[in-house]
Amino acid sequence: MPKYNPSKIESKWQRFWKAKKLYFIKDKIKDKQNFYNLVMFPYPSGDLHMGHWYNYAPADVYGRFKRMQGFNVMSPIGFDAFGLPAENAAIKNKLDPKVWTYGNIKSMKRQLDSIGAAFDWSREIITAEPNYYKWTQWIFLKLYEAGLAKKEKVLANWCSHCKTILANEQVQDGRCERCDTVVEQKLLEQWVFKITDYAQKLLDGLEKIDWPETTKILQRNWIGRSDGAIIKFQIPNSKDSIDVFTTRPDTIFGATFLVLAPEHELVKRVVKDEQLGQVNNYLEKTKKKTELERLVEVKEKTGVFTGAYAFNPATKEKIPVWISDFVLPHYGTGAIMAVPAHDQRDLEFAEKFNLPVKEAGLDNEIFSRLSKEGFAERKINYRLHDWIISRQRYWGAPIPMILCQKCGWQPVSEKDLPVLLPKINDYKPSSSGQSPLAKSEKFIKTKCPKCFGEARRETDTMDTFVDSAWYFLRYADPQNKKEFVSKEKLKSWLPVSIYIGGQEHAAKHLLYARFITKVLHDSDYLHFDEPFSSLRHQGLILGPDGNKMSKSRGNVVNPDDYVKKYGSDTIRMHLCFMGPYENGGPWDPKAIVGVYRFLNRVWSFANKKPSNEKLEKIFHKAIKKVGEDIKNLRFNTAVSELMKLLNEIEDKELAKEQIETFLKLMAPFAPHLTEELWHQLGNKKSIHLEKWPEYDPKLIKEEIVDIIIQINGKARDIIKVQRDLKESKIRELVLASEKIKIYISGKEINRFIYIFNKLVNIVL
Ligand code: ANZ
Ligand code: ZN
Repeated sequence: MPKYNPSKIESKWQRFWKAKKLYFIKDKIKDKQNFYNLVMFPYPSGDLHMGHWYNYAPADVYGRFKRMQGFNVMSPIGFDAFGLPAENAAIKNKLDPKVWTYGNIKSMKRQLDSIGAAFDWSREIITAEPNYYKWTQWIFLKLYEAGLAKKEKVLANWCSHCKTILANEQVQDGRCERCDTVVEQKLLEQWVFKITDYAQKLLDGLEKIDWPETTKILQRNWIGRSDGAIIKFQIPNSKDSIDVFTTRPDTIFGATFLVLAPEHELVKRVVKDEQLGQVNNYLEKTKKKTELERLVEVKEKTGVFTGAYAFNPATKEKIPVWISDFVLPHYGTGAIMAVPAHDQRDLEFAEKFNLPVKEAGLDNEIFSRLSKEGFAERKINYRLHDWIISRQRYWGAPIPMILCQKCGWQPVSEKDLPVLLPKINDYKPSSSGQSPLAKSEKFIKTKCPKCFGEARRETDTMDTFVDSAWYFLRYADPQNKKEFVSKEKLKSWLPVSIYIGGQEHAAKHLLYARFITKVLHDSDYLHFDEPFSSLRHQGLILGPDGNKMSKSRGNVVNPDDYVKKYGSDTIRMHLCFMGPYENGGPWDPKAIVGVYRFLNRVWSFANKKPSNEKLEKIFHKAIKKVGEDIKNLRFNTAVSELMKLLNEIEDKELAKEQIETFLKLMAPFAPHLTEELWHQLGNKKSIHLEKWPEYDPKLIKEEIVDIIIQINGKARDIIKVQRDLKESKIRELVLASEKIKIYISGKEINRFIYIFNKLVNIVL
């Protein structure tokens, strides 16, 4: 018998599947339920790493299993192809970002193919294709029509190195997530999506979806709802009052001063002349600070007295008004009442500047009194900011808006979409914060869609998170030229049945996708308002040294090398076997050899001459266990069950059917090897079209069961007994238990309740 030769087998079966279009999935198959098995599409960086494999291979095991269970399973894939790295590489190497991107896509396709996943390439999406971004622009127009896309002066995160603004989600610890430069705040006119209008809906929707609780918590915190009140502090002899936002109106009797954000518009009005110099000075200093610096808790408090006072509406006392940078201008009202007796920051401030600390009792009635008197109202605040989607960069979808001197901003007519990204020569962004497109007169000059006069196009492009906020919809109908997706295909495939990908996207992509889905739902384009019914995250694959894989550490594991050495089936199975899927862990180059050996054993085992002997019970147990484990994404225990099964049956004489059953259980994990052996057994069709084996529950019943014994409802003992005993026999055994004897000695048994094969409750 020839040796197990994975590279030969794998390329052979990959060609076979392609030729048979085995994974090109129809939108409807009679008597089959559709199942949408989605993974996060890659950015075409040019190299597929182990993290991608860890997302895609186990997700493929899951999809293949579902298919064998009788579902019509769609597993699409594509490329999130716009974005900064392409442009930076293009500037560096003096080539078109498109050339760089499409070159990478080509090599990544080969790498993706090597996984041997059941990807439906007929549905491939590339977000940088005009037939895709046309619909990204269309979605922009839908938001514009709904009043949810606006050009606003916003304090934006500006990266001076990338020369672009960044969404809050792209800033990590005050730094640009791409280049690590400290982000500055700049006031700029930007297109924003009013995601804040959807804050409550985004919170409410979390209640009805099957997502990891940790991810829901991340989203809840990011949205940051806080229930509080706005309370008015009147300024003596003035119409002005200072509104503060507080979550603790009950502490108001201890409020001994107010603090405004230095940027607060009232500062200029209330400041006393003799304090003006100091206040202006402080304001200048504040401007130079990043939000991060302002928020650092440990830093010593700074601030300046304005010279003004205001009335505490509860105590009627006059309290001083200060400014300090720890109060942020864009949260709540940009002003707080300071309660040093109850709030640590306020206490630090009071101690620094010798302000009174007043211990006063809490008053739960005060809010309703103050609101009756007109000093207070309920207020719900969200931390969520609007989503700034303007990017002053080239390699993205142009924002489909036109500025006319006469008519103002006008949306491009739908019939004129897509607004094509023009070819240009110089991709460098300008330091004045203008998109490279601003240099292309040919692109800019256009006609106003309303008055047909001379007008100019918007030169900003869209954040790539807009592209990825809806791609999963397009897979249902990727070729459609008339609609973003037809209603019918939406009905066939959406919402997504299961979405598997990294948790790092929790507050970004996953929130944006939910937002866009809700907006399209509210404009009647979608019949559902949550895109991903079920969501799971794979863990992180670390380098062999236990650290995050990175080039600088030199601990990057290249999947291509392992494909060459052991084949895809071994990597797939090893990734599944490593540990719980959501945990991930270090890549162990030795452990993979163990899995390789296992597949070699499968190879020679299945090549043996079969005869007949009943091993049914063992098989049926394994069918049940492997199936249940995959269903719950417990790939590691499914693989160990398969290993156990092989140990048990390896040197037994088996019927052909039994060997086939074993191969079917292995098929999702090692699609190539099993296909080869399946054909060697004389089968003509693909093993991946086979049904998942069924088990007979009668055959796998445990003979012994645990019976919990309770006394007055409290568990006191557990005994092992033969299954299906009569109650009288159970009673005998229970009363013979030493532990139970102690509890009931001298007492009368009022009732003896027996729940079959499970539990006894003795009521004394
Ligand atoms: C009085 C008070 C007493 C407060 C107390 C807290 C505890 P969350 O839950 O995050 O919404 N605050 C309000 N606006 C602020 C701003 N622009 N910058 C900095 N801090 C601000 O926090 C709400 C609390 O944060 C508010 O309730 C206010 O302080 C402060 F024992 O008011 B509190
Ligand atoms: Zn006009």
